[in-house]
Amino acid sequence: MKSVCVIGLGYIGLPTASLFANAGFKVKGVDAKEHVVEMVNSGRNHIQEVGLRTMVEAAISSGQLSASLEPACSDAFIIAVPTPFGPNKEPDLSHVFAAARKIIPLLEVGNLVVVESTVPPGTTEKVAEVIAAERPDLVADPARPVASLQVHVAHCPERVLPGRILKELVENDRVIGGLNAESTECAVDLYKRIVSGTIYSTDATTAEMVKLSENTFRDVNISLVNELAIICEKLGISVWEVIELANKHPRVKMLTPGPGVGGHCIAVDPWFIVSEFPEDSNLIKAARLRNDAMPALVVERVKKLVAGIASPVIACLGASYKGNVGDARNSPAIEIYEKLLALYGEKGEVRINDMYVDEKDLPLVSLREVIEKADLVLVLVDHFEYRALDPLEIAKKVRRKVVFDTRNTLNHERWRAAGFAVHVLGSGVRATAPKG
Ligand code: SAJ
Repeated sequence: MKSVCVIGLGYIGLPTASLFANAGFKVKGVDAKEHVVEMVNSGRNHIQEVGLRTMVEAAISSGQLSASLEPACSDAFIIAVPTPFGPNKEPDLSHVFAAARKIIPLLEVGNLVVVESTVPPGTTEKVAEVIAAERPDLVADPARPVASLQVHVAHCPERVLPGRILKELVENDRVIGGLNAESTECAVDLYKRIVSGTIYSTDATTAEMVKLSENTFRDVNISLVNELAIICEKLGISVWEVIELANKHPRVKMLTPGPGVGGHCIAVDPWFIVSEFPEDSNLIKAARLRNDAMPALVVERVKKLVAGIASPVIACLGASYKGNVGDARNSPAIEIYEKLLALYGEKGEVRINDMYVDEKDLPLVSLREVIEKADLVLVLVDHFEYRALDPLEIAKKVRRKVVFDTRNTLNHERWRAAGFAVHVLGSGVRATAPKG
């Protein structure tokens, strides 16, 4: 295989396209957004990700990568488009099937079609069904259209962590599941060219469920610690100390509570299982609802902390969905900010800062502005920069020395020493700081 066409130049598609281009493939990157195509063609990336700029520049300047609004004939086609959910949390696969329909007219015998987007079980097979229905010339036996399709079709889910995408795209193990053994083998041969981790072969539906199970595992485990955080607050103890000590058990590795689960993966993917198997997924659904309820819980705590202040000024630190990334999709920090704005925007002031996020619709202000005369410093994201804040300096600027740390990220002893009343999510009134 010498050429690859990547549909969707987002967080996964653009790094993947650049990697294949820099590995010697002729790559056509396709995106529906004109400004994305223009930016990529001029060697710039529209996504903030460590190392991506250099990679895109190299791929464009070598002539191996070019972007376009329309796909082109290639040996392999990779579908890496978003799969959000609809109003009732049902998967919205319109982008996947729109991408498939765009490439179907271009397919030739022996081509490979890979679905990288996270999809509900059975979707890769449905993509093959659409290809077989629209291109009978690629079907060897009309009685078994999908089984006799002369195009390889496989699912190869991405597993990378934003902030470490380029490293993890290369080094992480991958799971590849084809519609049949030949499809799997063909996709493995392609990915071997860019992946140094182990590639495990399976069937398409198993690969789809592996991906969904990984993110559901994380979501369920986060919901567990979020639930424990609520219980520990009521007990008047610190969930952080409970977790730290429980994790001394050789077979316990609890995750970290927080103001909610955001991003485009963990907050979305478990619904793909729930929507297909509503009666068999009570635990997965309960976990999702628990995590989705965390922003409202934070707002309730904030209401208590500013009760009695006529015009409260709230300084929200962080807008992204997690620390040290600029991605604000489904961010619990933004949900909290918006809820607070609805409550205090008129009679008080709610400000938000984030040095990583670049969102036109969000009135982000500088660190200096955000804390100016604030009545409450509300830490929503664990960026390095917030951890490094000097509480003595902050103390000089705020109106009231009160901080609410929803990520347990600050050095509480230093903040207390600077005169702050320190409140921590998951810590009740009798709470002590985690012991070292
Ligand atoms: N979070 C917590 N507590 C934790 C860990 C995370 O509250 O202990 C929150 C984060 O703050 C964030 C959300 O959960 O809001 C998700 O963050 P994350 O770092 O757990 O995961 P993502 O969404 O950035 O990336 C995940 C990864 N999946 C797993 O770790 C199983 C990544 O490997 C996947 O490739 C990615 O989803 C994806 O694209 O599916």
